[in-house]
This record gives sequence, structure tokens and C-alpha cells, in this order.
Amino acid sequence: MRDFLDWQIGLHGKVDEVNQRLLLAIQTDQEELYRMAKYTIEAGGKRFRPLLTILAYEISSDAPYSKILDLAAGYELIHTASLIHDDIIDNAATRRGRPTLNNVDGVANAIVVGDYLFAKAYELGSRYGTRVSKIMADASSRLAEGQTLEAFSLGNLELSEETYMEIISNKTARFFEACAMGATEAAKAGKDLSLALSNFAYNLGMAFQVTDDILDIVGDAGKLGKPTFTDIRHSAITLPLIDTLRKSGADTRKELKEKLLRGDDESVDIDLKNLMVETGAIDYSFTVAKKFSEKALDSLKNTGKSPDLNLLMELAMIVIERIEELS
Ligand code: GRG
Repeated sequence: MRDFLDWQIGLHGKVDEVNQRLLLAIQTDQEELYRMAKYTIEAGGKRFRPLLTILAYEISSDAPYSKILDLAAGYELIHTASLIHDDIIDNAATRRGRPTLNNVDGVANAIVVGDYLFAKAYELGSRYGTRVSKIMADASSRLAEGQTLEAFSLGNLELSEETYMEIISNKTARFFEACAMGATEAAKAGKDLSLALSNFAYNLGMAFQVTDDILDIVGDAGKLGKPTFTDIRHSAITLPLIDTLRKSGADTRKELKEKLLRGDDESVDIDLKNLMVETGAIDYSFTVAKKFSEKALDSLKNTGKSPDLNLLMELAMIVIERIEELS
């Protein structure tokens, strides 16, 4: 089965080029600021967003992808900044298999590094003109909206599937979409191609986030490189839980709510995981993720054929296959 690493090999060194551009972008004479920003960048990550940006650009333009590296790096910097701030909010101790910046250098410094990365990202985006800058800024606003809606929905066991979709759309999918939109805008692509790639990216983002939320329950912490059941522990309500509550009878629902309110007990994790599997909520969530992946693939059906398009299509499948690979 293919995984992200196999997939990245097919990109022939683009990940390394993104990494080099990121390090260039965060240069400053302020040594501590550079050290902290570099620490976060070097922790790695899948580099999904910049790779999506590059592939969308290559599909839409005859120019070399070196022309879009700054924008690709800009998107990754915004993503990284939002993760730094997210780790502060969650008081998270590890991320990408390393101690978080807030853990190493404290919350105050981590806030500033996040702000610094945001500033650098918008500078990179501005090199592509006002339209691209606006796409980037709008995507960041959506991140803040998604984060806030999620924060104010914590512990709300009545949360609807619709509101959950709104959260993940803003938190993840709109940002993926913006990568494709920014790239096609920079490439001056035609409307149809631009729309096809943006729709692809949006649905890929939705599939990715639903899968991520499933893996938080059924994933293997060792293979994932992060603890599982973090959503439940933070009272974040995701699709598997929404569907479990929907499918349970009144008694189980009551019991479940009491258990969740009691919180941080490992037996709750196991019981809840079993319940989510037994009620079919995991299967349901997987079906939803698959539908988004199929929609993503469908968006590209009239776009012709190219090695880059094949890579995008593979990505939409790998996102779904992660469930088997990482659980
Ligand atoms: C942007 C103004 C502004 C505010 C930020 C904190 C915050 C507000 C937003 C955070 C939103 C958030 C946590 C989104 C999660 C997105 C997500 C899917 C993260 C995981 O992405 P991966 O798996 O991570 O691509 P790696 O580590 O591989 O890069």
C-alpha cells in the first residue's frame, strides 16, 4: 500500500526545495527568533499544503515551479504558525514527535514566533500581487473562524453534523482550497481549471480532516507519532462521536454523556472506541470521508492527463488508505 512517503518520492526533491525555501524565509539577525522558528520548521510535517500549491501551479502553467516556491512556503508558514498557536491553546507537550515550542521556550515566546511566521508568510504572498494576498488572508480568517467555532462548541454533545462540517471546512478544507486558488491565480489559469483544482483541494481537505478525526479514535499512536483520543480529552466533538450519540438509545446516550463529562479516564477511551465501532459510527465516518475523496477525484475528471494530475489523484486515495495503514 502506498503511503505519504512513497508519494513524496514521486515528487523528486520538491519537499527538500520547500524546506530550503522555508529556512530562507525565516532568516533574521535576531538569533533566538531564528532558532525558535527553525526548530519548528525542522520538526517536519507532511508539507501537504506547499506540495498541493506546487502541483496545482505546475498543472496550470508552463513556467517552472521555482516561480511558486515562495507562495508554497508562505502557506506552510501560516499552517505552522496556526499549529504553534493551537499547541499553546491546547497546552500540548508534543507535536510532530518533538516537544512543542511552548514546552521548550514558553508560551510568550511561542506566541511571538507564531506571529513572526504569519508576518513572513504574508510578505511571501505579497510577491504574487493583491489577488493572491487576498486569497491567503481570507484563508487565514477562515482558520480563525473554524478555530473559534470549535472552541465555542467544546463539550457540546448536541453539536450537529452540519456544524461539525462547518468547523472542519474552515479549519482545514478552505485552507487546502486556498493553496490551489493561490497557485492557479499566480499561474493565470483559466476559470474552469482553477475551479476544478480548487474543488479538488477543498474536498481533499474535507476527506483528510474526517480521516484525521477517525484516526484519533482507531489510530495506532505509535504509527501516528502522536497520542490518540486527544479530541475526546479536549472535549472536541467530531463526526464519530456525533454519529455514536445519534445511533445510541437514550440510556446509552445518558451514560455516555456522564462518562465524557467525567473526562480523562483511559477506560472511557476503550469503552467509547468499542461503542463507536459497534454502533457503526466509525464505518459511517469512513463512508463520509470516502465520499469527499470521490468528490475530489470527480472534480478532476475533465482536466486531461498529466503526471502531476496523477499525483493529485493518488493523494486523494492515500488520504483514505491512511485509515488502514495507521490503525
Ligand atoms: C490564522 C489568524 C489565525 C489564527 C489561527 C489556532 C488557529 C487560529 C487555528 C488552528 C486551526 C487548526 C488547529 C487547524 C488544524 C489543521 C490541521 C488539519 C492540522 C494538521 O495538519 P497536518 O496533518 O500537519 O497536515 P503536519 O504536521 O503534517 O503539517
